[in-house]
Amino acid sequence: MAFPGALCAIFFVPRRGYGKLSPMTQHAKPLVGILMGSKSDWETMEHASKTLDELGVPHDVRVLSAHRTPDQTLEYAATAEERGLEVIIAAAGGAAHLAGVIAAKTRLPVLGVPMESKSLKGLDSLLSMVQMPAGIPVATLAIGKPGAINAALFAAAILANQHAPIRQALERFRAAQSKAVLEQGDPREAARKN
Ligand code: RP5
Repeated sequence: MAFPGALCAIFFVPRRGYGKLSPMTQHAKPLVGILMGSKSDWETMEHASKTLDELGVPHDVRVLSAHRTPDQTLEYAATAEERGLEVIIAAAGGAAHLAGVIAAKTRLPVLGVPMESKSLKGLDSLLSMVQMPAGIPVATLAIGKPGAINAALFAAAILANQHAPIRQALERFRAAQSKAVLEQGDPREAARKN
């Protein structure tokens, strides 16, 4: 099934350039699919997309809901592997069943990101997602933005086993992160300057 172009965006260009993008890579098929239950989740999930951009990981982004678009959601999951996806990131809030439904229809690893809901601050999303009964796993990350970023890093770590450029990008990201922390020095110095 072809997905409507208006709903399907593919992001390639890294902001900070931990990943090296050759012209071939830029036209590569998406390896990661980012799904979210509502457009309202994008404010959080754009951090996953940006992190994948930084690592040079081709990915697509879709809004699909387990309860509002059940048929298209199942179709997406059932065809994910043949379309070349290797990891799926699924974000949802409230009674967050999207990741579990996706995982039920594909053998690909599914990483779940619980959205911070208004009424219960994401605890509802977290518990709905993380408490999968044995047999169909969803690797659930933290609520909100930290979970979105870590889902992208986790996806890259999975891909790094088979994709050397992504492994190198991840290593550069880790090294830069460590360097930035070590350069911070004594926090009292910064406080004195302000
Ligand atoms: C879930 O319901 C979505 O993942 C979203 O987090 C939540 C609220 O969706 P909207 O009512 O904002 O569309 O399906």
